[in-house]
Amino acid sequence: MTDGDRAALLVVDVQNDFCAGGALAVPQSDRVVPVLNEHIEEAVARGMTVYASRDWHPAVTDHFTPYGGTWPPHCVQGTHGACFHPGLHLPSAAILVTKGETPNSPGYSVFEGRTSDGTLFLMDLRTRGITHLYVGGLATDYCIRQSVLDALRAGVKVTVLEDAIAGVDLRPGDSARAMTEMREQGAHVAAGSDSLVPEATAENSARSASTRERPG
Ligand code: VGL
Repeated sequence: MTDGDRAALLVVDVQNDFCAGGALAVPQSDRVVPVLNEHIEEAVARGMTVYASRDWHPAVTDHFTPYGGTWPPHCVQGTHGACFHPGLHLPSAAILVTKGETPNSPGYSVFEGRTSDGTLFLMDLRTRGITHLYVGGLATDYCIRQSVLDALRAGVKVTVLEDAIAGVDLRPGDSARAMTEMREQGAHVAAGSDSLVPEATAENSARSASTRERPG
């Protein structure tokens, strides 16, 4: 983080229905869970806010195929499919962001979502002074893509955690195209254990090297 750049981790929709055995299982989704746990641990160690979003649909919504939508019913409010993956280790202080709650909201973007006290996600970021989001979860070509593009439009800096996302790829190449689009719109992409440490840029490495060289 650079000075004045308060960062948070956003874990998008790691819910049973998007994971193996779920109603809308995203290929490779289980692979992201342990990686996200590492990022969560790192974020907590750094004192960062952790947000966890969830799709939270009514049983009847025009988002679902039986009612004219694109998707099989998934993440229906109060069901097992809507619960977070049991292997995801969210801290108790994680802030829940709920989206897609009404019959005509697809809820792709976390920016449509609200915290448990009804605050819009963007307002919550503003209140906490958060200007940079590290984003992982599901799915690259839908909720990640839409949330990242909305964040960038709102002037929030974004780092996509490439090792902690997976895509639906309804049409082959959708996830790759989403990555290109997010990059073109200004998102940074990072992978690996140093992902939450933008100090690894040349300028900051030089700064920390000079700090190390200073006689103690
Ligand atoms: C999602 C497809 C349908 C997602 C949600 O979380 O990316 N994808 N609904």
